[in-house]
Amino acid sequence: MQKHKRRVQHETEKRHTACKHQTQKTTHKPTRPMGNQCRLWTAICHASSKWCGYPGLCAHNPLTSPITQRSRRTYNCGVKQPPHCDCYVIKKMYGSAKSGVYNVSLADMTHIQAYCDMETAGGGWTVFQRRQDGSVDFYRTWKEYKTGFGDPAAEHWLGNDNLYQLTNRNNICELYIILESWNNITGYARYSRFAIDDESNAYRLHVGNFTGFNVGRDCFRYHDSMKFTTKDYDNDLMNFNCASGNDRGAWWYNACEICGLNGLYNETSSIRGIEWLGFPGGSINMKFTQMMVRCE
Ligand SMILES: [Ca+2]
Ligand SMILES: [Ca+2]
Repeated sequence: MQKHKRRVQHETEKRHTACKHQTQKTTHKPTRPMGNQCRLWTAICHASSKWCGYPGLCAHNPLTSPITQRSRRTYNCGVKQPPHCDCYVIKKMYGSAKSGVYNVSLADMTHIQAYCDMETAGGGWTVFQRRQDGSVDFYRTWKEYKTGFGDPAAEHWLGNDNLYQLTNRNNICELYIILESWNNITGYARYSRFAIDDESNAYRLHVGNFTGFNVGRDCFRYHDSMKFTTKDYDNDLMNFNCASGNDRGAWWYNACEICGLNGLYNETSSIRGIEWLGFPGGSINMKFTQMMVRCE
């Protein structure tokens, strides 16, 4: 038994040493992955070298899921053509990866921290909006919606620039929206395509075919092709600003909204709340919402 233990320890040391040697070389080529432990090690080692490995680009071993202080760094190491690494790629590479916050790469080679839902409908979803307790104010400006706010592990908006980057690669993105009412009725809406334009086009929305379960109706369709409006930038079709007029939020308002998930939290007395017209558990005041994207 003791002998066996010692042998295991020895093997582990050998593996680590092998990694160390490989990463000490100033090579631009990836070291061969040698099991998860070694991958984590190389990811850290490569931060100081010229090459950000794959999955080193993810900056940590996805199997350890939550980002630790140790790995909370930007890994931008002058890679010529970095592989893109989002929640879907992580899920494909590590089938047992858990839901949590990961470093996710964008089309412009920058990285952000985003929450990956690894359970819903096969997993691999990048969450870009969540409401759950009213702890974060969503009645904000254009600039705040542009860059994002809140905490990816809790209530947040990931940011319109980031959402543009996520949905404008050469692949098709799906949208998945989870809804829950205060009387604990849950449902989802799913769209076969989802993308938004860049800021010069006011983040115009594009959604494809709807499928859903227990949400009443496809009300997000009403907002297809609309530009984004905030309280300080009116791009909607009403003769006043929808974000600060009938409603209180920021959204792809039409004239104005029949579903809007960035309204006031737990607003019971008006249509200024978090709204999904026709939702079986009530239309104007959701308890929980989560919007997420998956690009394959
Ligand atoms: Ca208007
Ligand atoms: Ca409303």
